[in-house]
Formats: sequence, C-alpha cells, structure tokens
Amino acid sequence: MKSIELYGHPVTTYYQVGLAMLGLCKQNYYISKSDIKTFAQAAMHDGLSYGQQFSVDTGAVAALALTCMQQESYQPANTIRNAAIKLLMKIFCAKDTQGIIGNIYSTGLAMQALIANDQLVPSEVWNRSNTLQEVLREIDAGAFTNAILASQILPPIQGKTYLDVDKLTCNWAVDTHVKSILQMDNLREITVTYTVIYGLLCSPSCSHYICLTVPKGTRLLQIMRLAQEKDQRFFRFTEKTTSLGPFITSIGGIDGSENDRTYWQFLNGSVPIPMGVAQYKPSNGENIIARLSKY
Ligand code: B12
Repeated sequence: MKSIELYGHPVTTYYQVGLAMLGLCKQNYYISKSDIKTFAQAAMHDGLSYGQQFSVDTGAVAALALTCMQQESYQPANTIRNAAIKLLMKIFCAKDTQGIIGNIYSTGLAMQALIANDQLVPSEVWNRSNTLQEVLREIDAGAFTNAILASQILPPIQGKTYLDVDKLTCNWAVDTHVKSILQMDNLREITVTYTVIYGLLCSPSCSHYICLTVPKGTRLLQIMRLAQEKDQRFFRFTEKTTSLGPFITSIGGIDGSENDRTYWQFLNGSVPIPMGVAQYKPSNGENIIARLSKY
C-alpha cells in the first residue's frame, strides 16, 4: 500500500494486492479505511490494467475482494460498492459472443466475480450456461491440465467462488470433465519465424529473427531451444520454474526486471499469446515475437 502511495503502483501487482485483500477479508482481519480507499480508487480509475488493457483476471480478483468486504460490512461501504459495480461492468463488457470473458484463462475468475454478485448480474443478463459450455469444451481439449489454472476454473463450474472456500466440505466429487486428453500430433512439418526484439524503444536493428521448420505440434519452448542451439548469441534464454511452468526471464542476455517492471512478452504477430511458452503450439506460418515490454 505504501508503494502505491509513493510510486503509483504496488511492489508486486494489483492482482496480488487483490488476493491479499481477499485473504484478509475472508479471515475477517482489520483493513484500514485508507487502504480500502486506495484499492477502490485503483479500480475506479483504471489502475487494474497491464499496458493499456484492462486485466480481467486482476479485475475479477479485486471484485471478489470487494464483494467479500461488502458481505463482511467493511467501511467505507459506498466506496466499496461503487468500485465493485464498476469492476463488474468492465468484466461483463469483456465477454464475447461465445461467452468467453477476457480470454479462456481469465474466464474462471470472471465467472466467480459474476456468480458472487448474481443479484447484480442475473441470469437474464448473463447466460451462464453459454460460458460454461465453452469452458467445458476447452477443458476437454486439454487447456486446464495445470493445477493453478484448474484451481481458478473449478469453483465456478460447480457454481462456487473463492468466497465459499470456508463453507465447503471437501467431499464433493471431482468433476469428471477435468482430465487431460493426450493430443496425437501427426508429423507434418510447419515453418515458424521467431523474432526477438531486444529493447523497449528499439529500431529494427536491435531485433533478430530465425526461420525454423519443426514437426506440427512442437511447443514454443522447444522452438526457442532449437533457435538457441543454432545461434547462442541472440537466442540464448533463461527461465525460472513457477507453479504455472517455465517463465522466461532473459533472452540474448537481457533480463526482464521487477524493479523496472519489464518482462519478455510473447506475441503471435501483434497478438499476445494466451499461455506460456511451454504450453503454446504455434501453427504453420506464425511469426512469434519475443519483445521486452513494460507492465
Ligand atoms: C501478474 C501477471 C503477470 C505479470 C507477472 C509479474 C509480476 N511481478 O507479478 C507479467 C506481466 C510479467 C506476466 C507475464 C506473462 N503472462 Co501473466 N499473469 C499475471 C496474473 C494477472 C497474476 C499472477 C499472480 O500474481 N498470481 C498470484 C501469485 C501469488 O502466484 P505466483 O505463482 O507467485 O504468480 C507468479 C506466476 O503467475 C508468474 N507468471 C505470471 N504470468 C505467467 C505466465 C506464465 C506462462 C508463467 C509460466 C508464469 C507466469 O508471475 C507471478 C508473480 O511472480 C495471471 C492471472 C491468473 N489468472 O493467474 C496472468 C497469467 C498467469 N499470465 C498469463 C500469460 C499468458 C502471460 C504471458 C505468457 C503473456 C505474453 N503473451 O507474453 C507472460 C509470460 C511471458 C514469459 N516471460 O514467460 C496467463 C497464463 C495462461 C496459461 N495458460 O498459462 C494468465 C493466466 C493470464 C490470462 N488470463 O491469460 N503476467
């Protein structure tokens, strides 16, 4: 909270501030009015964004925290309510015609925020089964084999949210939809261009690319390893193991930095890839770009 006051952003991210607020509230800990105001203000003034874009995941966790505060009568009540409503509207507006909210990996948290506020977002407004159908289809396709990602999507499939976490008996059946489907890759080859852009303000001269032909279904991480073997200087990279899998920390000797709030972002053309490099399988002809970016 001090960092937000001093520098305008948290030490970590608003996602983690939201999780912390939710945890404190669920345990009925004291949270000062001024901390609540600071948090609500970020929600009211578009603080919960990465780059220019509203982060649905972050908004949803914040909305759950604010909903908990409403239920537990934290003060100032009006500030909490207004911020929650603003976030719920933004989350709802991020829904596409198929029911996905943000992207498939933010949909679980977004569903939780909407379910926890079903008096504000009734079934006539949000067709929950539409969203659920899409989610179940993606689960069957193997999109949720990671435990962290599964833990975000499981509660809303059962109509529950993180706010119910202290009311559950742990004997409810494990959903049969949560299973991994091994996908058979056929061995047709694809060609992928892999480009690394080394700076934030960077002319074409500080980027390097390589074209690689690999079997269809090869994951981006393997393609990066191949590029690294072929050209150590520009394509060597380091990774750190996280609960979600490998997170890329440096490319070509240049590190992302929590202090400078930079990271290696991965794009297919101009669109950020919706998953990590160990999960993502490029299609034929894709131009995968790794770019040092700000968050
Ligand atoms: C904050 C955040 C980031 C921050 C993390 C920096 C920081 N100092 O916190 C930044 C902006 C750097 C980031 C980057 C990316 N992220 Co991100 N991120 C999140 C977010 C909103 C919250 C994570 C968190 O704080 N969890 C709580 C803490 C307590 O748990 P934790 O385990 O310590 O969290 C760490 C990891 O989650 C890690 N991390 C964050 N994102 C990613 C992504 C991958 C692939 C990995 C392996 C690790 C990782 O950083 C966190 C802090 O250290 C989640 C949303 C969600 N639904 O989970 C998305 C999320 C995890 N990210 C996602 C993605 C896709 C990415 C990128 C691949 C985007 C891109 N196209 O470049 C990159 C990673 C590229 C790389 N270098 O390998 C997806 C992952 C989907 C999947 N199938 O795995 C999520 C679920 C968002 C979404 N809905 O699409 N991210």
